[in-house]
Amino acid sequence: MEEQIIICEQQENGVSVIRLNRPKVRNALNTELREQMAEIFNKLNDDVNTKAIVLTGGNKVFAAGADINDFLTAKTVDVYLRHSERYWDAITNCCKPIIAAVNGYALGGGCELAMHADIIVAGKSAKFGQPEIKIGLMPGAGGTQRLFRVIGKHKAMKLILTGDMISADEADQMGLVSEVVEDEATIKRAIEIAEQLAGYSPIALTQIKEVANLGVDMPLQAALALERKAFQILFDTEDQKEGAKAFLEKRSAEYKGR
Ligand code: CO8
Repeated sequence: MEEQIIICEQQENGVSVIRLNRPKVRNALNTELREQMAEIFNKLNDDVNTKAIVLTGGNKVFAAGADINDFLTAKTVDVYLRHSERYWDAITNCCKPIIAAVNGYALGGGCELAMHADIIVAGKSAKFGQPEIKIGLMPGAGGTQRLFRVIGKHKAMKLILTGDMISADEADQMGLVSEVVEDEATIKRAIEIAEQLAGYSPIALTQIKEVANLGVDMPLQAALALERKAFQILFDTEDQKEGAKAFLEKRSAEYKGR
């Protein structure tokens, strides 16, 4: 039987785990894999039972970037016609929290993929980098922009211009990852965080995600207004009333997502 290149496991606890599965080529992101990944994200986005998503490449490697085989003979028009922005948009537009569990290499498009997540848990031996310059290219899915915003100009430029890799601890110091754990604990820890989020109000999580991601590129006053409006909107949800009531009654809240 042919092996699946991406596997999605929907758990009972509201957590869905997406695992890239092309280990022989270090989970290189070819078009087929990205197409399937986008389909899965679209499906999970619509699935009311999925409250949080874990994205991983398994225990050994996250993703070694775009599949370089796709670059050998491609011309401008071929790359344009791939419209790969639609694959990334499926992840960017996913309203559920995404936790990346990164073991091993997260390079090029793999590092860019990790940066699409809201929270990144890295194993101690993980390595991050944007090595495109080493193959006569440049980052093309957020490496020059997201990385810049996350770790600042001089750290980002050093990574992008040299193509050098950094360790999980260095990535942690720069703020590129949320936490570093032992390699064998990475996926478990990401699922644990996802389970915690799955217990919260899905509508509040979605509002936080939307405001934080949109607001960061807006002028501060506009972003603060957006935050205020989202905050006010939540007062019309049953979940908000349940959260306040449960706190005062000293019990766990039961959220409905409405
Ligand atoms: N594409 C295609 N094949 C790859 C890739 C890749 N990105 N990475 C590894 N492989 C293949 C190797 O060719 C090799 O194949 P084979 O067994 O047939 O020889 C196999 O995977 C194992 O690789 P290595 O023997 O090199 O394994 P190591 O563990 O020694 O090294 C590394 C792993 C460090 C990851 C190394 O393979 C490497 O440097 N890979 C290339 C990393 C890279 O340059 N990434 C950037 C690619 S360009 C990019 O991402 C642009 C993004 C643009 C937009 C996003 C689109 C998704």
